[in-house]
Amino acid sequence: MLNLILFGPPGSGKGTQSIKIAECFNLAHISTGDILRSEIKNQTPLGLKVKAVIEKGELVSDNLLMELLENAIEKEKSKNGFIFDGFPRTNFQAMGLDTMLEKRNTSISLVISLEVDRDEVVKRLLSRAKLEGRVDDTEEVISNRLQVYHNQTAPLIDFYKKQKKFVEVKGIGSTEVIFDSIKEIVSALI
Ligand code: B4P
Repeated sequence: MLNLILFGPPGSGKGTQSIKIAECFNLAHISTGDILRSEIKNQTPLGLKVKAVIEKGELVSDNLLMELLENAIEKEKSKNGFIFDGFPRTNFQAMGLDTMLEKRNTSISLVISLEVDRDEVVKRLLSRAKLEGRVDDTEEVISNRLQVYHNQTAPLIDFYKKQKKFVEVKGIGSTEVIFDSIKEIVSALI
């Protein structure tokens, strides 16, 4: 199986690139952000629980996320593997994901990190706010999301570097050019 993680700060283009990677390599696209937003939209008990957390730009609890991920993985059986988008975001989640994949006799193949500077992600998210009106795309919440990324998610870089599974890709430029760089890296794995 080919199991990829797309890594990077909020607004680095994880969602944008994951859709293309999933299609190109026939992978199941698991975006925890999309799953959570759909729960909120449908006003499910889970959605009601996580709404305030997401609106503040904080992370949803690890235990909830692991349950959600287990369900998402179970639903997808017919693909060549997974592209995890926005997951894992904490050490706990990264270790939980390893265990979950081990149980299925598989593992993470590679973590691809989109390198985009702070000014650019803020610019992108503010322009998305105008188009889509996401409640977590306000200046104040973006700033908190970046802080949360720095404190809780960026430490995972070392976790995956130690496993020799971490590569960086320039995340600025046209989405096609960025995708071409990713495609080259992934193609070398298969
Ligand atoms: P996510 O949905 O993962 O949100 P994100 O990090 O903002 O998105 P992404 O990096 O995918 O950016 P995108 O492609 O959309 O998470 C939202 C919230 O959910 C979190 O804050 C948290 O509360 C919760 N959550 C999710 N997962 C969790 C977890 N594992 N644990 C706990 N909580 C969790 O791109 C952004 C914008 O840039 C778009 O408008 C796009 O069009 C544009 N763009 C993309 N590529 C571009 C390019 N090359 N050039 C110019 N613009 C580009």
